Amino acid sequence: MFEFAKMKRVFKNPQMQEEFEREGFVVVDFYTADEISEAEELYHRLHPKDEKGFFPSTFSKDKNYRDTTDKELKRIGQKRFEELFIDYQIINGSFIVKSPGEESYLHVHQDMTLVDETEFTGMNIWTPLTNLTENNGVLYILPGSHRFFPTYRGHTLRGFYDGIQEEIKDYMTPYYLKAGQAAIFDQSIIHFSPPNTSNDIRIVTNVYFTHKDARFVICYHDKNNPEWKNKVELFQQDLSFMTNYEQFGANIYGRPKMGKSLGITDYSFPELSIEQLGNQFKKKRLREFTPTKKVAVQQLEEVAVTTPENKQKSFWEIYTPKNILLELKYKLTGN
Ligand SMILES: O=C(O)CCC(=O)C(=O)O
Repeated sequence: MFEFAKMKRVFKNPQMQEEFEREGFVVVDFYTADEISEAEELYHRLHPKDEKGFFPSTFSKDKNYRDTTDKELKRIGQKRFEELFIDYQIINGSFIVKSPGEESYLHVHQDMTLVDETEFTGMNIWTPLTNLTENNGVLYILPGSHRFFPTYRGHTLRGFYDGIQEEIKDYMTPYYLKAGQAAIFDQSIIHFSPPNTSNDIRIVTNVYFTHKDARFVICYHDKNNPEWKNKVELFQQDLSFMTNYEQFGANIYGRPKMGKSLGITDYSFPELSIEQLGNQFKKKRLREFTPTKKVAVQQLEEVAVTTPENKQKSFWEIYTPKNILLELKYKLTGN
């Protein structure tokens, strides 16, 4: 198994780079109001009518939808990419849509491995076109979880948190982004989103990017083959992988038909217990809240990112002191 290397810098702002490396994500203002309208118009013009539940455009069988979305989201975001990043390459733009309904739930996961993580980091710029609420598919993140274990990830590999899918949610934080704000996150961070139970569709644009020198790799595991108990196969891919991989929409659990096999390698399939999670997170920060406190913290977070004077600050800069005050108040008063 590999070890994490020091991340290659991609953020122009050194504080943002530092925060990203520590937490595994940063929150930034990304689209202007005009750009939000442009992206919405693009979605409504292109999207196939048979979308249901949770639906990324990368999973669509409609190649024109995938290709045009990719090209246009790269164009719409171009100015902001230039302002935020150095030494980067933009790989793919897509829509991630949640139609109203329970089936739009997305379980706790890390995103699939897409780059060689012995050296590089795959990142998403995840930007809702509408304000997020607790009913329309808000993004929950476990800050810092990108550094639990070095992992190989993909649809055929189990995650190290699969045994504690429900319990782990208590440690995660919802990010109530406003329309046009982005969570830029490391693809290895643990995240999930509850179903969209509102009456309106939730549209997000997702732009996947990485360091300019990155090599592209995906992973496959044959769980029915006993000889593969602690093995995975790696496949080298090229830049067009995200738009051209037909298996996303057809046979996502099959051995990749695209790319060049780099051979089979050892992988121990780590597993995280709830005790380990609790120890690590208690040590790291004050994060075990009672249900009442959770609601209070969510409200504080919402205020923190949306007031005009706070908009320019980083997320943790704003609300960590308030979390600590809440915790002290709880210790003193019990509520
Ligand atoms: O759009 C969402 O709600 C979450 C998206 C996500 O986690 C993913 O596509 O991996």
